Amino acid sequence: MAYDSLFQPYVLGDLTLKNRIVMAPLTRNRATHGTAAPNDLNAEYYRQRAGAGLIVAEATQISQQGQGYAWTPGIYTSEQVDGWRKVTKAMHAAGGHIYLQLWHVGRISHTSLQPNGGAPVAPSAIQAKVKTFIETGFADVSAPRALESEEIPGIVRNYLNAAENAERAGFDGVELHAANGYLLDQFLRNGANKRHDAYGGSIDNRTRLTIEVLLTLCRVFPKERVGIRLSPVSNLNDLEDSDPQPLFDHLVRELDALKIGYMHVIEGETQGPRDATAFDFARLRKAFKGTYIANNGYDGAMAADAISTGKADLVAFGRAFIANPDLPERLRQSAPLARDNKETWYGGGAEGYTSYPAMTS
Ligand code: 8OZ
Repeated sequence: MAYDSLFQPYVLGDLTLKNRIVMAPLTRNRATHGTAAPNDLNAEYYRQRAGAGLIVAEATQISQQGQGYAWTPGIYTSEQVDGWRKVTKAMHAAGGHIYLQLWHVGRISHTSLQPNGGAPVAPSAIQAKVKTFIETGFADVSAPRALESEEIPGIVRNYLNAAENAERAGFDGVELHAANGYLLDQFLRNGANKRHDAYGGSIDNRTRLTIEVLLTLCRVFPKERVGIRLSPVSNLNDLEDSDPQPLFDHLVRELDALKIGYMHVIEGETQGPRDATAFDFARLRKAFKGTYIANNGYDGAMAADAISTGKADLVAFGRAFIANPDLPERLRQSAPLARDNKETWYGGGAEGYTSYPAMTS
């Protein structure tokens, strides 16, 4: 058996994971058009991947305002809850565990996706220089408006509602998406947050919204069933911070005090180089007594090394799960990995989604 350390069970709070392999959240834009509800095809896709110790289901908007791309799923209507229940049932029947990633895109959106065609919301009215894709193709993100201080409790309530819905839909836990340049990351990092109220300026203020949301999620799920995803030095979605180390050192001290279950860290540029910016990820790991999930460009050997040397408790694989539904088994047997087709990453149907076969052994 290859990479032995990856196949030791792991106790995450009160769940026993069968291995150290996490399926990272992957945006695939295949929810039901019109309702943003998951469907039978989505349930089949996740069921095929139930060999992972833990699946973090794709980023899912907590409100229509939180949507930034065509055909991503939501968790704010009863139809969406019913759709997700198909997914969690399939996963549990296959012996897997599944968390939902809760998402608000903030300024990475387009008026055509927003309620009443309004402007996307952000900490400050600064447009990102990136494109999103909408039903008609790629488009520049729309100019955002700054959230009023009085609107922030409403956003926190949307997270609360989403977590309650996730619980109703049968998820084992939730992961808060605070990475990759979306709303919470926009509040954290000073490239997008120029606010003068209690949610901007100092590090304490910029981390406030993320902490408030986590406290709210912990009212719905036991705190050990709540995780967070961070990308301290990723420039994805045109976001950066002038001094990320003290910002994330502070945030992680707060996460440790909250005693949430895990921290899931994209080390380096999202889908890019791991070491483009100097940053001490080991320091984050050391400051947090909960579970550390490492992510970004790991292969089997790197992952096994990270586990056996204690650098990480779990390792999340994203892209490799697209074309290898049975990725853990392939790693265990040192079998070759299939290549994914980028053309079918986002949108479409079964082709390039549930069509990748498991090995025939
Ligand atoms: C790819 C395409 C659209 C969104 C992320 C949720 O980067 C995403 C995402 C990825 O976190």
